[in-house]
Amino acid sequence: MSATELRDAILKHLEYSQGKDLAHASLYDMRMALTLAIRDKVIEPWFRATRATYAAQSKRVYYLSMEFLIGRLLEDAIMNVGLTESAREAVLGLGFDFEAVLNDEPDAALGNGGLGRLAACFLDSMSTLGCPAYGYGIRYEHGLFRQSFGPDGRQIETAEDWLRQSHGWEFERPEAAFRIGFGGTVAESGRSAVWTPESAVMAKAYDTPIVGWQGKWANTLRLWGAEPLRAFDLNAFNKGDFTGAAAPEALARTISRVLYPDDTTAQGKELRLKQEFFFTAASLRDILRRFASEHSDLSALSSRVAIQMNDTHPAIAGPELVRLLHDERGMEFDKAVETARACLGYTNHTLMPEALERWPETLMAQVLPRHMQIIERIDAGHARQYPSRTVSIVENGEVKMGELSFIMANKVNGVSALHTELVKDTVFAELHALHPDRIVNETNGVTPRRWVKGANPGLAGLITETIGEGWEDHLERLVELEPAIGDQGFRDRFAAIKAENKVALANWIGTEMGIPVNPDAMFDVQIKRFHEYKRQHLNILETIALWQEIRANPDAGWAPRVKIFGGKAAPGYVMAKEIIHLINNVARIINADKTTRELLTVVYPPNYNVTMAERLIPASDLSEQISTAGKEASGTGNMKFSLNGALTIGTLDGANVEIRDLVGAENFFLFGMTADEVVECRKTPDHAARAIAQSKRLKAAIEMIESGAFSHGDKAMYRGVTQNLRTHDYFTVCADFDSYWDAQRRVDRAWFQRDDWTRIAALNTARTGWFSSDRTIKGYMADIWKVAPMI
Ligand code: NBY
Repeated sequence: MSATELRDAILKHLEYSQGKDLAHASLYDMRMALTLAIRDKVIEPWFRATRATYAAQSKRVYYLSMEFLIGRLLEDAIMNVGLTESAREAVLGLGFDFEAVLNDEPDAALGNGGLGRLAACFLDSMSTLGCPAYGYGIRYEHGLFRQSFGPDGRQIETAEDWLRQSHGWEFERPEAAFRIGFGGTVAESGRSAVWTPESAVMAKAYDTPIVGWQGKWANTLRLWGAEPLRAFDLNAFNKGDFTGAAAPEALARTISRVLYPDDTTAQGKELRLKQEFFFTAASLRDILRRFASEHSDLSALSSRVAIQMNDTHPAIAGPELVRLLHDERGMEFDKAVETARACLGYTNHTLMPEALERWPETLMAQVLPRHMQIIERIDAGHARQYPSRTVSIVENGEVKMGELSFIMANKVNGVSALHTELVKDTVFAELHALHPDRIVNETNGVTPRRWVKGANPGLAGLITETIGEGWEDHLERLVELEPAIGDQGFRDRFAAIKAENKVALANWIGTEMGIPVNPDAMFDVQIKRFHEYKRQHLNILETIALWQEIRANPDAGWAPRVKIFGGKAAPGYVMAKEIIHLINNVARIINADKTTRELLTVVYPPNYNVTMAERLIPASDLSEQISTAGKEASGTGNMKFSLNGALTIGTLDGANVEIRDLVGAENFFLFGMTADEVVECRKTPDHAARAIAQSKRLKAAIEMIESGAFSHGDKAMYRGVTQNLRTHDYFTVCADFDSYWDAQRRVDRAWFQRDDWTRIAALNTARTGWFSSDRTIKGYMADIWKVAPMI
């Protein structure tokens, strides 16, 4: 499509969809008209893909996820249909700033962090590979909260409102609606049971087409919105029960109102359980409806249907599918269990006990009485089959969703090599022994379209110039860059692109935050959710120690650094919020010190999200991946940084291990204990006190916080953080501190060998093509879903 054709299409939508002429079009109108014009281009591959799948009666993948952290769609879709240049020209020709139009789109933040972003990268890769697939989730009215910082530096949360302006991509499907019940009673009826829910809501579908690279294939992201069955209970109203009359409506809408912002603990909240059942049950009905339109024999279900449970959040899919097959379709119970299992896969994203979902049995029985019975029957069946087993799904009055998912899935996968081994050895050790073929590894990946080509056009251009076209969907081809890295000219170009990205970021920081930063300094970046295991406090302690040493010894060869933090803390996670507060106040004090200004600046832009990541990652020199070994399941940010030519300072955790293997140990700043050593270390009750006693820098940094230096003299302000470090320090910040400090000084020295730094940065790009989510999805397709690509 030429720029002129696209311009005409935009004008048509401006007039007939937005009801505006060009002279009166707002930025929003222009963005919508462009979105609709691009969406039109996506319809053709979308229909084609749907028809091809029906025609071939191929197996479909259903990716069930509570979260899809997609960010903005427009720029990505334009790129995928190959219209970036035409769109720029057309929009410019109509008198609008192209970047401003793209920036007008709100971020769809329907996720918390890595888990939700992974689901979004998977959608992109499934469409790119021609894997017939649907993403199923919830159309939250409010996505992840917006973060700001109060004048004192504390995190403030406000509601996010991405749907306030129509986002243009979705199609409302009033005909695709299912009634989803809760509570009520179960009556025995012959061999099965009849569940009569006490209340119910409607799940209504909203479809967004997701187009793959070069517009060859498009899948559907189907999100469910909750609606009342009837807008209003007239009977109750007429009896004078006005509140009761409105209650069903309130309850219904509440279910898809907000995304749970807690990625730290399993939330024992009734509403959360209802959300989980709501979208899972609606998706399963939709899946069975689609299956029934093509086949009549339900025993063939697993040859046509692969359902992936993204963590345990959709784990009720097991019992619900059994209920649909057994209670509603008369399949024998054991066969229903077997059939359901043959369809289901489960991805585990965490080993942390507090993040593994457990529901009180009483709550489960109250909200989903029939499912509770089915869960008990599945549990009993498993016990009968494996009499020696000691694990069970229901234990101490709780339903353990991890065990339920494991038992109901035919494959269980971890998300990095290390994580998968730990899944086998720890949380699911006994189940693994009983089912030794069930656990497989699928190391995470990221989409190179968004995270390299879209976010870093300069680097993408250099790659194409060097190795030719076609690397975007064959990212392993980045290895072909390696010979060029020996050329001075290539390295200079690589360095110049990084420098340009840094200037752009420095300007943005200057405008947004009013903090001047030197684009020649090392950009040292830690962006991720705030969590003690991710150890942002290790980073800020090292920052304090560094500041003190620079002051004491200004000419000791410090690499000038800009320390950049980004991320949100769960609103109820007190310790994480205290760390955020501390970082903001350390930044305030350090940035005010004129004597160290040239060497150290700390910036923490609020409201980190996908769009901000796209800005920060291409401009980063150093990637901070410093979690306590054994705690970060994989990480995906770590991959994005490496691909964009940042060097990593990190622990042997999650996918860092695989990154280091690929880029070479000599090109990775490793520090800290291994997962095994962490476990050993914890056996010494005073490991933290000992580490503090042995490290004068750590001791001084903690004491400085305790002195009130960052809290206007208030010595008690950060007691929560410092006392925890001194006494408990479960995440072994103190024990790893000196090792981290030493690694940072190796980073300093490497920084001064700038050409060599660039060489290593380019090696990172060249050697990490394996982390494309295309490779990950090919793995799922072959090992778990048994689905063949359609293109
Ligand atoms: O999943 C992350 C892991 O921490 C990270 O290492 C991995 O790379 C990524 C993708 O596999 N997990 C994550 O993001 N988890 C959550 O966001 C999350 C959300 C909700 C709940 C628990 C965890 N919950 O219990 O409600």
